[in-house]
Amino acid sequence: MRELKFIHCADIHLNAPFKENRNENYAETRRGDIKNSFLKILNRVKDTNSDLLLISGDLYEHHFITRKTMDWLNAVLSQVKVPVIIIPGNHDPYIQNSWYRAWEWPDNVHILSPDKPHILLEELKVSIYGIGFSAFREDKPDLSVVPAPLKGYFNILMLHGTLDMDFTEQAYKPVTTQELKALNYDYYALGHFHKTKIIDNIANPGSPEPLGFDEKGSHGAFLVRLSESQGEVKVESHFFETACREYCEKTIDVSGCRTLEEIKIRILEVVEGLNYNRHLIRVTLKGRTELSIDTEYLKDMFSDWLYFDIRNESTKAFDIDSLLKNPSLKGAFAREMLIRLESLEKLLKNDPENENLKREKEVLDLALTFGLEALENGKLEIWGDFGQ
Ligand SMILES: [Mn+2]
Repeated sequence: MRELKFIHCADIHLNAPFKENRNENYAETRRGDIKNSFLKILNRVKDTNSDLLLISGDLYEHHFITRKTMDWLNAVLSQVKVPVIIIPGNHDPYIQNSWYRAWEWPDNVHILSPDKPHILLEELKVSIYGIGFSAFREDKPDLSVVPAPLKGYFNILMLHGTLDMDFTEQAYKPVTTQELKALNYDYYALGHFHKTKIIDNIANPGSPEPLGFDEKGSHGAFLVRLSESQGEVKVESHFFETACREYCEKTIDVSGCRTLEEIKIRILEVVEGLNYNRHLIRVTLKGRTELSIDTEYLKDMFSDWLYFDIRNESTKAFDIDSLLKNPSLKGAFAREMLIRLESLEKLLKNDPENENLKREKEVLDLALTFGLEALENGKLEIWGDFGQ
């Protein structure tokens, strides 16, 4: 029985800018996290006695990578005593001034490029074909160039691209499960999509370190074991986690809160059990409140957290009783809107499933809120629009 054990990772994004955050210290810490999660992968290669390491694109950020990081990469990759096979992704494409062309990589590192897309590792009896990026954007790959699987070898296809997704919007080397399976390879080592996806022998590990609030859930890489007996190849994949941090988003209804202290208590409730150093937090405040919320002041209370953002999306609460007695334009507007709302509510009571009425009520509720806010802020031109 022949066997091959390897680690498959992708989308490391070394030197990612993390530019959504103004804080350069934070960005530097996060770039350090990316290195640390990559080191966890390299250590796993050693600990599991793996034969190979596959990196399916986006190893680094072409626009942000520095000589310093390349020197580091060179050092850590040369310490992995096994072959490291890399394909360029859409963030590190094989363009004219690419580090994949100009840099002297360690002897154990092999870049599969359009000039040299194939490698045969005779000792391991493995044949690897790579389809990477030669530009920052590329459409459908030509799978007809992929050679037929080699008899007596494990056949692996590395590809950086989207699997089974809406191709019109996401034209980054889109492929389908059927197209890949028709190639009859033993394992398809994909990259590009930052979440873990696995369909039989087609695997996309995702980013080892999450790179933003749209990358929740677990992040890591695959340890894969291929075994062949009597012409049949069995694939066993084991996902392992590598992420240093986790992104967490929470929404808090601040309706009824009378002091910032009360809001702080609600925030504390939702982050209970989370770690100030591991979890990167974004709290969104919703609902209606009389308070004018100073988010900077609230954020200061959580300054010991590595990342704690508070977004205020709450709207102003209004006191209906005093509004109705208000002799100004505001009162007149509120009275008019409330009469309309009341009659709508009556209609809805008799016909609670009526979608048109429900929508109309939603619109009126919003009109009341926006109208009152506009009047409060002195933006009377909106009133003019309403009157026409
Ligand atoms: Mn990527």
